[in-house]
Amino acid sequence: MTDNTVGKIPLTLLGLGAMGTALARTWLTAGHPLTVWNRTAARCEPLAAEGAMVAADPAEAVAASGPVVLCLLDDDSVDEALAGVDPAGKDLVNLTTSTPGQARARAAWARERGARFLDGGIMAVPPMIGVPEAGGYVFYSGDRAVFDAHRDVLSVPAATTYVGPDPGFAALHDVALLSAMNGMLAGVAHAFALIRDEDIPPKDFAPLLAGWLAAMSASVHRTADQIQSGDYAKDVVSNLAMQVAGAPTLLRTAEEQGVSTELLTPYVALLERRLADGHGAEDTTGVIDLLAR
Ligand code: FVH
Repeated sequence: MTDNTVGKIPLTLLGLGAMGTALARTWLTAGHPLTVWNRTAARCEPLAAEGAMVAADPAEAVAASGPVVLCLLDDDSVDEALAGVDPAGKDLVNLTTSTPGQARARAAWARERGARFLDGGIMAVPPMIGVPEAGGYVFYSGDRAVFDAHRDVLSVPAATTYVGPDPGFAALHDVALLSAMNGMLAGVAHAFALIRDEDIPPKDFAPLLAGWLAAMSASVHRTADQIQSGDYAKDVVSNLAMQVAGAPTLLRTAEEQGVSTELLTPYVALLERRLADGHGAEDTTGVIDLLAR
């Protein structure tokens, strides 16, 4: 049998939750010597059996090798794990979901202590890790030299997309996409609520809904073009006046079906405000202006 660890850089991982464990397995499988630490030590045991070295505490884990990847619950848990740890000379890669502000503060924290910092936002769920065809990837931002130095090892669990030197940008991209997903899931919940009590099998309805959402998602490119040009009427397909005229049908259908309109009404209210401001011939892009605080 050949030794697949030859030439593979060693790394450290703090955090063996569902995501950390999935990441760890891909690095071990690819032959990277891996040091792990987890607050609840029992979670290290299966990985130790698969070849990971287990550190007694975060300081020992950080000292063991580099780069040091963190995949913990949230920013507070990163604070707790790194309290009292000296990261000088290390490359820290934080895959813990953070806000852009938290990522920038973490970068400053690392810089003040002589460490280099890269932030990451994981656009995948654990079963997608190590499965390239699943389409998962990780946004990275921060120190470009750290990204370039460790790109190969970071590419083992999932594809990588570097989005700029601002350490807050990976988190911003991550949260922007998750926010859009929440809007989509809200729409999906409303759609299923409308049909649920009828003789329409949800399994028959699902492909229709998925196909429609996929077709409509192409509109994000027109929205981007309108934002960048400042012309919200450019290439408009279904203008704001038409959308507002159609809204009562959506709301009345919900009432007829015994479904709450609470997911729809905040968005309809923004459309109506924009129409009242005289933008009926434009696309719905102007809602973005109303959201700016
Ligand atoms: N799982 C997912 O679907 C999502 C997909 C997108 C990215 N997220 C983010 O990944 C981070 C880790 O998520 P996770 O799924 O691994 O989360 P858990 O399974 O809940 O594991 C949490 C780990 O964090 C440790 N931990 C919690 N609090 C502390 C603390 N105060 N000090 C040190 N470690 C802490 C926890 O340790 P333990 O409970 O086993 O002792 C786990 O290792 C996350 O940012 C997601 O948003 C995942």
